[in-house]
Amino acid sequence: MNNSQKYLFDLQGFLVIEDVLTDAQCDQAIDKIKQRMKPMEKTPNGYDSNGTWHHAPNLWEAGEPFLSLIDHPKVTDVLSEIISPTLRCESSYSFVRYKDCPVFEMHGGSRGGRVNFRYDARNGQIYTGLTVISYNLQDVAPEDGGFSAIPGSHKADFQLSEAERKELFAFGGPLVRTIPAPRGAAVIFTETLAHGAASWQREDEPRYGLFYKYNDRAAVYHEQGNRRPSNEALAMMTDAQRCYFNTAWQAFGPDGRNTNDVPEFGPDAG
Ligand SMILES: O=C(O)CCC(=O)C(=O)O
Repeated sequence: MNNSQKYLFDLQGFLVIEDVLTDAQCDQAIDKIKQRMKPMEKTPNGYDSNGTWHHAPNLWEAGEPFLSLIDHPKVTDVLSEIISPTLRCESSYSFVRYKDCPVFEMHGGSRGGRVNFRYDARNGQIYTGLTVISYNLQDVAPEDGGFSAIPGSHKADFQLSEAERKELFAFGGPLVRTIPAPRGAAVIFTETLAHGAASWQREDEPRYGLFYKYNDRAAVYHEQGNRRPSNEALAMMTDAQRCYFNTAWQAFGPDGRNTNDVPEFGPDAG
């Protein structure tokens, strides 16, 4: 992570890294998402989706390019600096949203959440917890809608009431910005950032959103039961990738395994 990336992440709460995925990987990801996606009746906010939202969970089950993204060096270079040198991958999923889909309401926007929802920067070091990678499989322009955020809100120390959130976090209001990025880019953002998604406005194609969530290997935010890779998916991974799914601990491991960087799961598990 270079100095200007640290500056931008600390200033905004997100960072856009271009040229992470190739065109061929974007096409492959879209094809596999299309095969796996299922319509959602309700959006995460409980709005009727009317056929405009689809979901494809646990994408590592579909092999490449989803496996390579678990430890893509352009992304882990940033995550290992802002979260921890040892990382957990908590989920990998797609939301596919068509024109005029309901918004994904803004969430986050305060750093008072301890281990998962923390943000601080001291003496040249960023400290955060749960962090999301939103991969752009298509070019996204500001007028298209999609990923939106309030830059800088990851540092907010004050909690807002529901009524205040409604006013200050309104899509189309002065604070909320859509974040454009080219095909192949990774938008890395801390979950403490106020973020959500504006209604998708393109007629020609839906938005194929692809999301990976990371944490310190010693911490877990999401219940892992139905998010854990199957044995078949673990068997397709490298040892380094399998370590992203180790049990959460940091120290006092068994003999010969004092740190949590040996794979626990899969055929070659130590
Ligand atoms: O759709 C987006 O860009 C935001 C997704 C998001 O915030 C989430 O999945 O938690």
